Amino acid sequence: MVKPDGVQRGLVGRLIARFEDKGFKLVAMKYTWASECLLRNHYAELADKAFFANLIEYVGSGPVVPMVWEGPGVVKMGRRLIGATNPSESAPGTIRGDFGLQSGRNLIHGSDSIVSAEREIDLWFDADEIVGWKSSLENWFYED
Ligand code: IDP
Ligand code: MG
Repeated sequence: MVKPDGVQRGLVGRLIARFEDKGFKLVAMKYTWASECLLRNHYAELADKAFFANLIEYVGSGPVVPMVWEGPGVVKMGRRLIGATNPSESAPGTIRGDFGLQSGRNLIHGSDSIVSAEREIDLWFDADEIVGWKSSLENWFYED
């Protein structure tokens, strides 16, 4: 999900391109301004952190672009494309490493496991908003 700083900075297209370029397939996307309730639920496991209030304010400060991407190893590779939580520690070449400076403005969210991906997809999307399709280039991205 592109966070509000990514939207405000006009980086939506460039951040999506990182996932497209890698060979992942977009199956759902929306443009929305998340409610505080949704964000508190989304980040529930961080509720006891000192930065929690700032985090909810940050991600609720403007529109976001939640997406669902498919492909081999997408959760693990998605996290590698995104980079470490703190952009000052993210490797150059990663999204946060290339575009960010601080944890509280780190541009993009990525699910950290298949279980959390399923939970988050359920939170952000209705079942009929997930659009399955077969890319005609699939054989040129995947060997099986
Ligand atoms: P992640 O986004 O890399 O999975 P999490 O630990 O799940 O990182 O934290 C969720 C979000 O909370 C981060 O992306 C970042 O925006 C914010 N955050 C995490 N740690 C800090 C911190 O130490 N200071 C400020 N914000 C933080
Ligand atoms: Mg996380």
